[in-house]
Amino acid sequence: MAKVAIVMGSTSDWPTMQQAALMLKEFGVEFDAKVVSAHRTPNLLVEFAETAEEQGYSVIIAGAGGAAHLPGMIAAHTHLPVFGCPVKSKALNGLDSLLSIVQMPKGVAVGTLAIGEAGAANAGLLAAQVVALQEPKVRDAIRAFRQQQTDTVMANGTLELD
Ligand code: RP5
Repeated sequence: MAKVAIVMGSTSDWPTMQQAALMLKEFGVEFDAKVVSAHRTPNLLVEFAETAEEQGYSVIIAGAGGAAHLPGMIAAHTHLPVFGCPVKSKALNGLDSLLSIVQMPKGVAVGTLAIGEAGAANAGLLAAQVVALQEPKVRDAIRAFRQQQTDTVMANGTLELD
């Protein structure tokens, strides 16, 4: 089965980025999670991105905070789809991360998700949807997940005064 790589700029991003991992686990999609920093390990970034396909990855999820160059720099070194996750920064609540990731120049694509845990979870969901194109079991798991969400809303949709 196609694997997903989850990379992040720092171990401090893991509480956010593990939401992507949990989503992939739920759908039975194989993944590896590792720290690759655009600023602290720039050579590792290039090596990782250039060899990602031969390592068996079909999608890359990249999360970073602050001046978040990681997703864009990875996208510059691979043709695999890259989903960028802005991690909430201490100074600007992740707005800096979002703007760093989302505003890619024409010609190099990064699919940018929402700031924080919801975005990371949705990156996992999107990556699973890509894998599902070739994997009926993953497709069925995503369908079941969506149905369960719908059922939960339908079962709790009537509100009353306390
Ligand atoms: C970025 O700097 C990381 O992605 C992280 O979000 C942020 C802070 O990193 P630490 O100082 O916590 O290692 O590179």
